[in-house]
Amino acid sequence: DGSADYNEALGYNIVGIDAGSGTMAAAEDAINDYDLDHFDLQSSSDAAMVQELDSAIENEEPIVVVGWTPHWKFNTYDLKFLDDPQEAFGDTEDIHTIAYPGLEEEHPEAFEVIDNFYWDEDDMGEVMEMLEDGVEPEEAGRTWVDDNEDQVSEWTEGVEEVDGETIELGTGAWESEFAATAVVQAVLEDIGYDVNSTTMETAILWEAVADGEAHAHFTAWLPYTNDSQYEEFAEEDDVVDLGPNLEDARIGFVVPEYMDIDSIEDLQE
Ligand code: PBE
Repeated sequence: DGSADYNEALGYNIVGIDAGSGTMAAAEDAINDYDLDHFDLQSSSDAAMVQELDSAIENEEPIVVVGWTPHWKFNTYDLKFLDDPQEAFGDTEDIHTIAYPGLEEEHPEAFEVIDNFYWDEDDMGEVMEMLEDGVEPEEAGRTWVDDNEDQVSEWTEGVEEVDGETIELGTGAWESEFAATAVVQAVLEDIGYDVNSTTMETAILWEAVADGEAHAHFTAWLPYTNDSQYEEFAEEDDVVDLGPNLEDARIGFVVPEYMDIDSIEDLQE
């Protein structure tokens, strides 16, 4: 049938992202749940995945990628998630802020801001658009904070200035996480903190926040994508879950709109 033709044209490949990310673990589950063993899930990176998507779309070729939203690719290209009737990828979820257990006591002002940080997909989209245009994360975060004083003032209300304490932020290697981290960094700097942000792989990131090597990260997609990290660290109280900083995120298999399939089941043999 038509979908089998697609599978051949796809070269039985699904373009993935970073090995070790929650999204890749979910993609492996999906391949098992839907009996898609005839597909090879390639690990790559956010940037390399978008490159492959870009050239496939240029040639109107079929492609399946491991994707998520918020992500600027949905603004640049006409894309759709494949339906996931078995919920192998879960459903919509929230992005949570995760903190080092000692943060509140050691740096109460930073804790307050980090705990208050909350925005939506449109806000994040404004920062991601700058990143896509090649603006460095620090500058993009600074610009957004300067342009959104009212919203930022809700996160800093009652917070006193500090003098040169250092805050370490951890982040994953994705634009969505760069955007959130850069914005919080700029807000903390305005209060007087020296802020460093470091990109880490998922497992290392959660470990770093548990150990206090990093004070917080904004990268926990819950309850689905990062469920195993949540179980390992948050349920053991090795880190503190400060709740959602953004709602309505989603991961799954993503294809161009022009493809004539709608469900993960259409990839079955
Ligand atoms: N993501 C984007 C990441 C987090 C941000 C959904 C690809 C992941 O944990 O897999």
